[in-house]
Amino acid sequence: SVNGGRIPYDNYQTLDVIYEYIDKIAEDYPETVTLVSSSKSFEGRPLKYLKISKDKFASNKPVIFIDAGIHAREWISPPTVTYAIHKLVENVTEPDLLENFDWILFPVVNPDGYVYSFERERMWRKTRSTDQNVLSQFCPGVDGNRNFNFEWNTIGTSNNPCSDIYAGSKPFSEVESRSVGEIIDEHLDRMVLFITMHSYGSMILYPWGHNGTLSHNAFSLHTVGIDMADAINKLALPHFPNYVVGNGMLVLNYAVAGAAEDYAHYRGIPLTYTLELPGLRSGFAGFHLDPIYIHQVCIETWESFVIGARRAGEL
Ligand code: ING
Ligand code: ZN
Repeated sequence: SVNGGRIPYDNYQTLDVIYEYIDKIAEDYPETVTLVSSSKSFEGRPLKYLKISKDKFASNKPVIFIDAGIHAREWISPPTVTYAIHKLVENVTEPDLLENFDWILFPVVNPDGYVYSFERERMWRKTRSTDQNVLSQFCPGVDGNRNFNFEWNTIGTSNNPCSDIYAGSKPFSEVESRSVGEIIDEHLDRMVLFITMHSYGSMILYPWGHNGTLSHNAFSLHTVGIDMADAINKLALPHFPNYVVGNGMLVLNYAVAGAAEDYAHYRGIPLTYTLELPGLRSGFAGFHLDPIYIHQVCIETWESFVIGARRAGEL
């Protein structure tokens, strides 16, 4: 559990422990941390995220958003965000990051799926909702990262509730993806960097994922992405793959519509990325990153957040 306001990085943590940690951080740093817990998941769990700011978002600082855990089985993603929370509130090694930015950190966007992956089915990816589609009663869940309201359900998605890439009955049918959409809306004028954490593949992907074309901001997206990847590669263990940076569709060789990264960029956020954390094997085994690597991945990923923030601040 959360001893002395710390969360262990030697193993994957349950939702309860992650939430206990978030609550404790908000309690321990009332000057800088605001806990937001205003909406609930399909199954009624609170959707919790933290706003971290030197003056509690009273300022007009640029905002940086990082989320994880929209896909349930990608267990390595939430710890990279709790680690970022730890580094920001501790505010020792990179004080410029709290001086120059306001932060929104959302460690588990899909708590229902995360719990289901821990307790029932390790390879669960989607939310746990049901809708009017008859199949949905037998096959719950929507792919949160196909549910955003941009080019929704046009490519790389399914209309079948039993599919792992089911786009849902309509854009933002899921309260979980909608909660990310609402954060984007609320901070449109100030959000300069949006990163959504996934696994696996060691990749930094940028728009447009739905058709492989480059956005007006492709030069910045690419160069900042490269700098973020370099920061990780420099620290990475020798037997870990180097990060690859590029347009989501061109790197993966398939198109994806309704993803968070595309939506955030379409709404006007200049730098939006999907960061695919490491997985050392292929197929489903790639989601089973040995817990001995959690701490290392958090440390190296933090470096990419540091560089990404600083570069975003210069643009
Ligand atoms: N990968 C992403 C997915 O949602 C992706 C890949 C996202 C591609 C966004 C392009 C744009 O399928 C994982 N691991 O979920
Ligand atoms: Zn994912």
